[in-house]
Amino acid sequence: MTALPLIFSPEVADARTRGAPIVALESTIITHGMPFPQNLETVWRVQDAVREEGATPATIAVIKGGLHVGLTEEELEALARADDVVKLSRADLAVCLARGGNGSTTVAATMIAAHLAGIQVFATGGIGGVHRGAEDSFDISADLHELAQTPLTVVCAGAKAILDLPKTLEVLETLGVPVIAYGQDALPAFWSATTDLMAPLRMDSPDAIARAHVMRTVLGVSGGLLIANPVPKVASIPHSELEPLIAEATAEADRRGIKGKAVTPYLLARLNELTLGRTLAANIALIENNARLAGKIAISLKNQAS
Ligand code: PSU
Ligand code: MN
Repeated sequence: MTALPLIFSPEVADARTRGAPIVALESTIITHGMPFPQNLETVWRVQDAVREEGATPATIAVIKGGLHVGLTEEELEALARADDVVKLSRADLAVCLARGGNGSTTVAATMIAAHLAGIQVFATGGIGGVHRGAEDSFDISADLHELAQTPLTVVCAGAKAILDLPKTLEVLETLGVPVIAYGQDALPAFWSATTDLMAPLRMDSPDAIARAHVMRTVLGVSGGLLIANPVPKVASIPHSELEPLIAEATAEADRRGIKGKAVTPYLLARLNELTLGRTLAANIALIENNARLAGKIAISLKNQAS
């Protein structure tokens, strides 16, 4: 029988032995979401943020056919410098593992790996969702379907602002995924702390979120919780300011025939150019902020279990 190809870093293996809370982190943000060296500096900051909250960070990626949960310093640096790593989602994770390949995990693939490793909380930047023009392209991220079936609490800063946010909310509602704004009524949108859209739900403490996570398990309702944690005010860029630039970048991607999994990385890189680095600065601030909240939720879950 084929064994589960899970490989734990020494730090994560130790946390598992102690029964200490663990927070999963994804790696597509490293390989396809940010340029080098900011990607490496960010992952260090994010992992430290989780540790400062008293939890253990587990960055997930595929290396030579192994599903790594927790990466060593050398593995992280190699990933941050690599330019030939495949962006993996639910569709291609098994193929990459079977071939002995290398890959970074999106929100969807990270959720699958984290769940196999018994992790319940995961921090990312922004989830994928329904793209603008999806009525023609049918481009809807597999992240949404994963949230509907895999029981993790995922802390993000909202769906990425490059998406069609009202349509993304509709699909999440259809799929039965609770979208919970943290500490405010408005839906945050990644680089922007607020939008004109109301979040379907609101919660104000890590304990409340942990209780909802546990209740979902008790009820036997499949899927996870999506926490939309607003980017810190100092780093937030008003949505109205970004809107014309997002429209411009989206039209460009269309003209250049960029499709499938290349769309999101293209738009993120282009927005960073168009804003002279402001979106990247916001992205770094929001993911660190999400890692802190995820750490607190993981601790709270642990306390409720004991
Ligand atoms: N959050 C970020 N930057 C990213 C991503 C999230 O701050 O690059 C990645 C995540 O891995 C997410 C993916 O799952 O973008 C969505 O890609 P797609 O739209 O192709 O499903
Ligand atoms: Mn897509």
